Amino acid sequence: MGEQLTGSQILCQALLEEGVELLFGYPGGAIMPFYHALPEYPGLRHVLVRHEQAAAHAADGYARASGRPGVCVATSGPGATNLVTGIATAHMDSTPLVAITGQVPRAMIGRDAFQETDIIGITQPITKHSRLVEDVEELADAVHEVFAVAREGRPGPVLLDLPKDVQNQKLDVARSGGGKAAPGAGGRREGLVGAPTTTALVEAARLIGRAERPLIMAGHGVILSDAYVELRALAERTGIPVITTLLGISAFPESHPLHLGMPGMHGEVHVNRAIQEADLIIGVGLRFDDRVTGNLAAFARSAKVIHIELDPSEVGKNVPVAVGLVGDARAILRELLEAIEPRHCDGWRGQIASFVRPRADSFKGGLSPEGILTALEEASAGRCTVVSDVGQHQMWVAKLFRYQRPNTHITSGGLGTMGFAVPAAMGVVLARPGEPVWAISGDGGFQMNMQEIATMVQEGIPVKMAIFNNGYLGMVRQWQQFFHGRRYSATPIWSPDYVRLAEAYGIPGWRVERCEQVDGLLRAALAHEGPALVEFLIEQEANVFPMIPPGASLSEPIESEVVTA
Ligand SMILES: Cc1ncc(C[n+]2csc(CCOP(=O)(O)OP(=O)(O)O)c2C)c(N)n1
Repeated sequence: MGEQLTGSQILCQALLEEGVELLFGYPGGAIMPFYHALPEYPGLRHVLVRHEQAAAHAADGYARASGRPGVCVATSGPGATNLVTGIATAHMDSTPLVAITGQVPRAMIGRDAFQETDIIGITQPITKHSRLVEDVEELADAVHEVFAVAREGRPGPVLLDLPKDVQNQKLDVARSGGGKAAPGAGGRREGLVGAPTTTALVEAARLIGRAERPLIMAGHGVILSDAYVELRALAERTGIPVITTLLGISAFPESHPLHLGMPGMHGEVHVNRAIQEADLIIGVGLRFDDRVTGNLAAFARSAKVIHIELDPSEVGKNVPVAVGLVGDARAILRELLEAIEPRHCDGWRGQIASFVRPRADSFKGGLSPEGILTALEEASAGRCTVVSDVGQHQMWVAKLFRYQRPNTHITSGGLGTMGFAVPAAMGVVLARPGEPVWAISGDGGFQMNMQEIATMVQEGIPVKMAIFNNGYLGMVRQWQQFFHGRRYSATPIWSPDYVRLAEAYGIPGWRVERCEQVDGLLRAALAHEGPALVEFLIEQEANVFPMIPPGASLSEPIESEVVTA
């Protein structure tokens, strides 16, 4: 007879076999056997968060920054339901995330036991796969299966639900199924497949050769498939300008003469106009979501679309496609590069240059987000990763910071989850030790997960936090100003004294009220070894321009201050 291991020990071993080094979690009754086993496995570092939502976002941030699945752990019932927003965030943005939840013992399932909740049922629509482990014999295989699903093809979240008695069940390890990691454990690219037909590639190359007004739209898939080099080669060989979507930002260097900017609801006027006038759009690793297209019926009516995308269900879902190339973006771009002839687009680029409008964000001379972000870029010497929250500041961070290095902009795009930045930045720091990581939040979103400063202090995670404090839930206030006759219902928001809050947590905090303070205090925050906080009192009613009103087409931007009745 071989060695007897508990389900919890088998789980820890299987996690190590998957290359896991880091878990974010919070204990409780139904997951206690796992926490009992954990100290026996020093290769698994556990970060105790202050709210399970933060565990999911931190694991998400870690996964986005490292390309490896992020792991979060919670107890049954309220612990598990607190993960839900983080799982949904990862699902919308294709992040490989493994959520492990305790469950009540098998004999109690279905009896409304204390802290019982059907987390499999709750998370089914927001995971790629969720699995209740019904016997310890299945456990090791189940772990390897969910990691493989999270990582393979289009990445996404998975959930493993473990009844407490299964965690305690003993098994002779000789019979534990071997616990072999899936091929490619830990890596970003494994499992990405792609084999578009030659006919489709030839047709795509023909369209690229003939187009007069072509554009490349690069999305998150370029980052997920490490296709920076190939994307740049395609742009440079053809002279085709490159648009980067919110999640595609940092897939192409912003100093490059072919970089145009961000499309969509808060995209630049010249970018949206170029889309509306284009005769060919090459979409790479994106899903043409409604914040990018505006009114679909009026989107890029003169353009044929070549759609390069790993997930076949995305091709033709929102936008009719002339050629769909299904597979890994990098592999397809490589094949396409062999099929196309060099060309240039000088005339078209000149035309787009004539569409450019002066920046119209409504900063009236106070502390402007533009000034802050320029100083932040200079103080960090372009080496940092920026994690933004959701709202006006998110759009400024997307548009005003100039990203040069791959995958240095991280944000919740699809779900638009306020409270994401602070915990996600913890995961990014742990994936990129030694690199400055800024969490930039509004005063609303910061207050949603600011309890995580305690986690940073206890675990020594040096996140640099910037709060753009305008005293409002700014983006909602902007909509109220434009579309609800300036009725600021439930958008003025009080904040605590953030400097004293920082002090209470034992970290340095500064308030910046004047432009001349910006640079020095940013540098002070960077020079400090641990977590640090800088609050910027920005203009209260600054707006993000341009803006396509919800439901309108990309040709109908609001370009400057207007107040509707
Ligand atoms: C969890 C969550 N609740 C509500 C919203 C809706 N929402 C989107 S932006 C926004 C305002 C954000 O305010 P703040 O964090 O202060 O940032 P600002 O827009 O002022 O930069 C709100 C409430 C959301 N996106 N996420």
